[in-house]
Amino acid sequence: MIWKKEIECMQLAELKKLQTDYLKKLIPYIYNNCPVYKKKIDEAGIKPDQIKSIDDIKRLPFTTKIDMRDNYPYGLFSNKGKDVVEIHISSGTTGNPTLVGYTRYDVSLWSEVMARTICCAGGEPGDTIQIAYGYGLFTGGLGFHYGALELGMRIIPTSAGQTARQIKIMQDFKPKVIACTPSYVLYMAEEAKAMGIDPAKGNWKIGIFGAEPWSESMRKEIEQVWNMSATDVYGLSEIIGPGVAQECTHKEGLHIYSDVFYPEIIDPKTDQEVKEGESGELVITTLTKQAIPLIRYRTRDIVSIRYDKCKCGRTSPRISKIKGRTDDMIIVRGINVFPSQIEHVLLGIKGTQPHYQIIVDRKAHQLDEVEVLVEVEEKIFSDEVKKLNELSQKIKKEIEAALSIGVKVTLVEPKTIQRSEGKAKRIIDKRII
Ligand code: DLL
Repeated sequence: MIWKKEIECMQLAELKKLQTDYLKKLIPYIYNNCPVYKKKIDEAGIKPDQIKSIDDIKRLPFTTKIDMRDNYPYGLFSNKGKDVVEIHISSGTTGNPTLVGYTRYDVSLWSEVMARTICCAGGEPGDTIQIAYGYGLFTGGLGFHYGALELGMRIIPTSAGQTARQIKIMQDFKPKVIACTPSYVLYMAEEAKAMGIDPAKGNWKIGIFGAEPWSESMRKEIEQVWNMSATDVYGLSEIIGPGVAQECTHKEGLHIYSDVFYPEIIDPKTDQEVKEGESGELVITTLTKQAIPLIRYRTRDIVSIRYDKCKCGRTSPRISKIKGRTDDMIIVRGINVFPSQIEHVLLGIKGTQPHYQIIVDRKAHQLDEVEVLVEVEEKIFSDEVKKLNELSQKIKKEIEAALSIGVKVTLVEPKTIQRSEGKAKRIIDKRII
């Protein structure tokens, strides 16, 4: 089933016309209602009436996380009046948090893109969904809630946490769909096993996992252990929350709702658009939002994009799984390292668990050191020391081959690495640079 088929299967020429109409209304709206943006647009030497087609978007200035933080709380809002009915805040690592707001129209837009999202993953009206993303200031829980309501599902709003209860609810109410972070659903598998329950006999058939990076190997692991179809959902608070892009059941890229979130993929160094299929930073313009519409927002997420029609019939462009970030990528001795590379190696080695942490440190006047903590299965710890050493050497060799840097590998017992009910913390960077 396709929710809003007339939009999702639209010819690209028609889509472009729609995007153009929206952009031509958006720019004067922002210019006249948001002094911070008026200044940015003036400084770029553009007059709103010069924006005549969606292709003119390239002439407009970028918006960055720094703009959001510097203008905290309401500086980037185009409507900060009584029409704003909901706010969310995403915490950052430094400085002010990021504040976003929604008018009633924005909430209905969010409900619609989330209904399209859940439907894209295979959920249908009448199905039951267990929402185990956090409810609250984080956009995950409420975003899924609005979408499921719009689609006409039965909602079990468990929020994140209380894992034993999550599993009991799965058994008692047999929800077809589970929505949570990918690391949390793996954690729930461990808990289920500890409770004497075989996750492969669980009731969830469709998983909608996102909010943090995860690899193809992790998908395989989740699908095997839970015997379900695991799909990827992408979004960010600044744009709307979850509901920016979602995989369909073919899992060949995430359909981006480009009728409302216009995507560009740029080279983060030159700011120029890259060719179709090449990796670059995803930049998004919210074409129809009211409270805090953003122009050319630099997501810092690295993806590629394709414009061919999908087997499912949708014509919306598809972005790849997130390949990393332009920032939380760590640079060790000059080499770019993405946690997903390490995860990929670990999932290919028998006896290891997909729970790991990367610690980067630098002693005075010395080179950066990387230690990878890896959880291994219980029974490996009862093996001889020789076997443990062999496994640790094997992991070390493979990670070093994948990253081209030397690493120290420490094997740890199951459940020693701190679990998260939300986003997993993969990197601890102790360097003072
Ligand atoms: O994580 C919104 C969300 C909630 C998405 C639930 C999906 C499901 P933020 O907390 O603002 O919003 O974090 C946004 O998380 O820029 C990405 O770097 C990362 N991210 C989100 N989804 C994915 C994904 C929510 N599927 C930031 N794969 C984004 C990889 C993701 N990274």
